[in-house]
Amino acid sequence: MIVKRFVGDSAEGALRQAKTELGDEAIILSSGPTRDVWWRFWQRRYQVLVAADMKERAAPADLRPPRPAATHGAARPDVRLAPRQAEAPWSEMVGLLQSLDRRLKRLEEVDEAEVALVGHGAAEALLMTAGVSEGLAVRLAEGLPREGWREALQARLLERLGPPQPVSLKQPIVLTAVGPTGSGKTTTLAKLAAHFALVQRRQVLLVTTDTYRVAAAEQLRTFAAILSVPLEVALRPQEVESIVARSTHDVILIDTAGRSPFHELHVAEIHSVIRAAASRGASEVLAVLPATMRADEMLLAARRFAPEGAKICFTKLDEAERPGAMLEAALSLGWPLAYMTDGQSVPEDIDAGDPARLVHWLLNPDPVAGGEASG
Ligand SMILES: Nc1nc2c(ncn2[C@@H]2O[C@H](COP(=O)(O)OP(=O)(O)O)[C@@H](O)[C@H]2O)c(=O)[nH]1
Ligand SMILES: [Mg+2]
Repeated sequence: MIVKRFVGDSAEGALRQAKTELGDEAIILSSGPTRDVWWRFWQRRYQVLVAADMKERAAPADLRPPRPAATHGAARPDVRLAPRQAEAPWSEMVGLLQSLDRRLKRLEEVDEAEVALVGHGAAEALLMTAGVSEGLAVRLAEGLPREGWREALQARLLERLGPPQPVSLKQPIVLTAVGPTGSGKTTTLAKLAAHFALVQRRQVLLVTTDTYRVAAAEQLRTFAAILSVPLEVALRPQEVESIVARSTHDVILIDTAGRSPFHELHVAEIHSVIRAAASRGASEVLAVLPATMRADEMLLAARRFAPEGAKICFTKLDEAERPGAMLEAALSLGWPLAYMTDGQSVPEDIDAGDPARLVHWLLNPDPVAGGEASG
């Protein structure tokens, strides 16, 4: 007895081959789509599994189907029973083969489930390669479609990250920059001061409360002098309140010292400055977080220094290898993205904090940090 699998581009094609080779006596055990390589699920072909109670019959040379390529229309003897088994009763043999085929079908179903995993599996892998933690990657990739998962992931991320939210200048505003030591607070405020004063033509006042390091106030003083923007130095948080109270400027930018997020007293001082800054009109807090930090470090610093709902400014995008930590921090905090900086040059290396840029970077990993914004 002979059992053969015939594969063709259509069920008819496969059957025609079976008849040609095994004749009309052959019994069809099963037929249906085949997937030789399950991951090429779009290349669907058809197979018939045929048994014949005879020796394999060579097709006449002129009827034998052409075999240009190894995989195209070639019949492959998959199961060839040993002569001893061929002596078993015909019906028993067919039953045996049919159960074998049912088992193979079940295996194919497992493959199908695996294919369904491809959409969110690939998204998970992409997110984790970018530095997003496994837990968040799994949640973000959940339920993404098999086809078009990249677009679906992009839409999901953009929806969760929200639109860019740079500081609004519709009314006089006090903006306080907080964050870890060396995160880029002073440099970022200098960039913003230049933008607000020179481009937006607003009356800008710079205030520094960073009097701990010898050169800290001098750094801002130098920027202020270059930009022709006034600078006030507040030695204590309480002085911020009086400076803000008597100021008539459109924008007051307050710089703070970078302190340890674990030092209770230092953290309390930053919060005193934030309260003092909020004593007059509209005020916002900018959590300045370097893209080179781990997500958990960013989260800790942001939550310790800034109040809930502060705006985020990611700095040093030019030094970061991948965007995952920023995506994770922004998504976990749920705070709006205000600015991004990608260089040391004042004033040019700053942009509105566009989540689309981070998502574009995620989907198009590139050694050039930050990539290009998608739109
Ligand atoms: N590469 C890069 N360096 C930056 C960026 N922003 C700030 N820096 C540098 O980071 C260092 C610390 O910046 P600084 O503003 O003094 O940080 P602060 O301690 O938070 O006030 C300085 O050398 C800055 O020039 C940035 O976007 N990219
Ligand atoms: Mg500083």
